Amino acid sequence: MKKLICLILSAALIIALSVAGAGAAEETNVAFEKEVIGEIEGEGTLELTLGFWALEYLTDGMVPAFPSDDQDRLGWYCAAPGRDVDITVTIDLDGEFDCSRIYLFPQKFLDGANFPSSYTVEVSEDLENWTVVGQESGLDGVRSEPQTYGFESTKISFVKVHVTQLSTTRDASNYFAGLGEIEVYGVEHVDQQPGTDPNPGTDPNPGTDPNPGTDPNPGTDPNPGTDPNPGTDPNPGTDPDPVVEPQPTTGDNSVLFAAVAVLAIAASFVFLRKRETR
Ligand SMILES: [Ca+2]
Repeated sequence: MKKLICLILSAALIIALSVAGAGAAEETNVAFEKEVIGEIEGEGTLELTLGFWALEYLTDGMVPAFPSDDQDRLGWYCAAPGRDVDITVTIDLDGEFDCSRIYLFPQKFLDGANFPSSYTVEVSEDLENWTVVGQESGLDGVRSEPQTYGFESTKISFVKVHVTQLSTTRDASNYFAGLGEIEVYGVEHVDQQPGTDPNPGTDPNPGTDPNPGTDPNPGTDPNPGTDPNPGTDPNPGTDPDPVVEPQPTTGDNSVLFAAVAVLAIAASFVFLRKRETR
């Protein structure tokens, strides 16, 4: 018997865990193949091309090696005569998503030595109000792994990387910075179901009837009647054993009596069934 109970409890636990797991949507890279908008304030080149780079390569799902057959999609690359810049790349997620992680991948070109030195990573629902979810200042050197930024799941539609300082990589005219890919992980946002009102409230002024009314003519019996022959007991006698006047029953006693009667009937029914089964 104990084995059977354990088996049933184990099966219930497995089913419960399976249902819970099935309900959780898996996070995916919701930035994949989404539009990237770039802006630059001041001197510089927002989007170097030269057959290797473009803004759209930030969300193409590739971080190709250099050299390789895919080296014509290395990522995004920008340049300016000074390291301090005001450059943004913004991904339009084309929808509302609950997101919690962002990855900035270095390019394989120059082994990632062109990773921007100072920047913020920001998220927004409306392109106006931004929340900073990641920030770096003064990064230098080769980067081979993506920079990861985790944050509390937030409903967003846009992700922005605001570069304020380029890398130390330079030529005779410019400093440079670039990224191989930006990934944003989340699930599509679903509005809460209307469900039940968590605060149904109470009526602050339930009101009273200002004129409850009275019956202006309650009526009287015009002919209450009299017994024409009330009769008399020819032999009133005496009661040798006067019965105690029973107390009037109350409503509670009626319920108790009814309950006892029902129990008695039920017990009789069970008893009869047992006898039949024998
Ligand atoms: Ca890419």
